[in-house]
Amino acid sequence: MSVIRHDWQREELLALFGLPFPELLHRAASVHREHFRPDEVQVSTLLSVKTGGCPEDCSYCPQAQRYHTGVRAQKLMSTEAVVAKARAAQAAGASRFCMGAAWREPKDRDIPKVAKMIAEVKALGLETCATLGMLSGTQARALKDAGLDYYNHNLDTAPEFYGDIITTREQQERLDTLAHVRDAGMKTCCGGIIGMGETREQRAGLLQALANLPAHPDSVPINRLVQVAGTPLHGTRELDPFEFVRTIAVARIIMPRSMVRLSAGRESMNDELQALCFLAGANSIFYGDRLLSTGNNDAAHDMELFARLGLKPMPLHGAGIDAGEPMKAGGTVHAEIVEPDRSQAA
Ligand code: SAM
Ligand code: DTB
Ligand code: SF4
Repeated sequence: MSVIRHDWQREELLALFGLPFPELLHRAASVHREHFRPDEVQVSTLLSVKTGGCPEDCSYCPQAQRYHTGVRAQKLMSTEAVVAKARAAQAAGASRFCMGAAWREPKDRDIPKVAKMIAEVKALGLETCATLGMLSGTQARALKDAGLDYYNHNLDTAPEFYGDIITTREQQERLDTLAHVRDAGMKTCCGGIIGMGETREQRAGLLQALANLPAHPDSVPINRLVQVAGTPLHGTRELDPFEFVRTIAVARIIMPRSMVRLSAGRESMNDELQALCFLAGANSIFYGDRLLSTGNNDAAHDMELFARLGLKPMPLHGAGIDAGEPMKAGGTVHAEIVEPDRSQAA
C-alpha cells in the first residue's frame, strides 16, 4: 500500500526514473489501481477567457506580449459567452471547466467579473477551475466564495532551472499563491512543463517540489512543451517520448492520490504514446479542440481512442475508488479491473 509522503529525496526519484521501463510502468500501474479505477479518465475542458497581451516573460508562452507569436490580445470575455462555452463542453462530456487568463495577476476590479463567471458555470453542475496568475489571500477567498473548486497555478520546473525560464516572478511567489489557495479551502491543480531543455535531474526536481508541497496537488498537470514560433523555447531539442512516459510514471508513484493530467502537448503525441501514458498512471486529460491559445486533439478522435482502449470518462463524483475516505488498511490491491464499491465513495 503506497503511503503519502512529503519527504521525497532527489536520489529516490532518480532511482525510480532509472528503473527498467517495464518495471517502472508496473510499479506506477500498481499504485494507480490502489486509488483509482484504471479504466477511468477525468476530462476537463479549457477556455481562454482573456487571451494574450501578458506582461510576463515565461519563455515557453505564446501569450507573452513581448514575443511575436501572432496571438492577438483580447479583453476579458463576457459571462454570457463563457457560460455558452461551458454548456457546450458539458454537453460534449466534460466534467470540469477551467477558465484561463493571460494575466500576471488579476486586478481587484477583475475579481467580481470572474466571480460571476465562476458562479454561473458552477450552477450548470460542472466542477470549476480557474488559472489567472498570482492571487492574494483576499482574492483567493473571493473566488472560493463564488464557487471555485480548483485553482491551477504551476511550479513549471525545478527550482534550480526556474530562473532560466522565467525572470519576471520568483518561484517563491508561486508557492505563496498556492498557500493562499489552500488556505481559502480550494483544491490545488499544480504541475509543470517537460521538454524545455531540462535534465532528468531537473525533471525529478520538479516532481520532488510538487510532492513535497504541504499537500499533494489534487490535480497534477504534466505539460509537454508546445513549441510556438516566436517564443524563446521554439527549437528546443525534442524530449525522448519514453522519458515523458517515465515522468508520468514517477509522478503517479510519488503522488498516488492525485489526478495526473496529460495536458498541453497531447496533440503531438500519437495514440500509442498516449496509451503508454495511461498505462503509466495518467488519468486526466484536457478535452476539446483548443487549449488556451493553441490547438488540442480533436474531441471525436479522443472518444474513439477511449473506446479503442476501453477507457471511459470519470463520473463527476467518482474521483478515485477511495474518494472521501482513506482506503482501509489491508484494502485489496486489484490486479484486474474490478467494480469498486461506490457506496464507500463520498
Ligand atoms: N497566466 C497564468 C499563469 O501563468 O499562471 C495562467 C495561464 S498559463 C498559460 C498556465 C500554464 O500553462 C503555465 O503555467 C504553463 O505551465 C502552461 N503553458 C503555457 N504555455 C505552454 C506551452 N507552450 N507548452 C506547455 N505548457 C504551457
Ligand atoms: C496547465 O498546466 N496547462 C494548461 C492549463 N494548465 C491552463 C494550459 C496549457 C497552455 C498551452 C499553450 C496555450 O494553448 O496557450
Ligand atoms: Fe503570462 Fe501565464 Fe503566459 Fe506566463 S504563462 S506569459 S504568466 S499567460
